Amino acid sequence: MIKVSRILCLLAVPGVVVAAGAAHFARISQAPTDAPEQHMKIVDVTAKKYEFAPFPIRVPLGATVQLRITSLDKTHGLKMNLYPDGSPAKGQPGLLFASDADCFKIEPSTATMVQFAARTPGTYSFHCCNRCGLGHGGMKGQLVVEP
Ligand SMILES: [Cu+2]
Repeated sequence: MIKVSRILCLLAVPGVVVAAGAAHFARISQAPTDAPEQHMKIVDVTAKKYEFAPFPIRVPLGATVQLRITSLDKTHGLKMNLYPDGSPAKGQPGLLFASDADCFKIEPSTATMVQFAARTPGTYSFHCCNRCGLGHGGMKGQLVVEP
């Protein structure tokens, strides 16, 4: 199980899969080390007029996070800030997404998978990016990356 989650984590970062895969196989041939293990954190999230739940979403620092988001009513969207609230929003983003999509569509009955690495602790705001009704502008959520 540890091995499977490690492979999933490695696959989560596009572009380094080959290098990481090689590193992985090099590593399993060695004795275990004390290096901290990355792990996959899966969180089920729901969207409905005009809120996201849970609020806030809490994930541990260093995790590869997969949000499985489903709408309970109509189509919504999710646009996440890449930098924690109150930070200068430059340099390396605190959240590293597997996809470069700007707005993830959240449909009823089909879960949308949103995956990223949580690299910097803090509170990240997100909002609905698919106009969904009168309260659309107030449809916001928070992700907390806990150290
Ligand atoms: Cu909406």
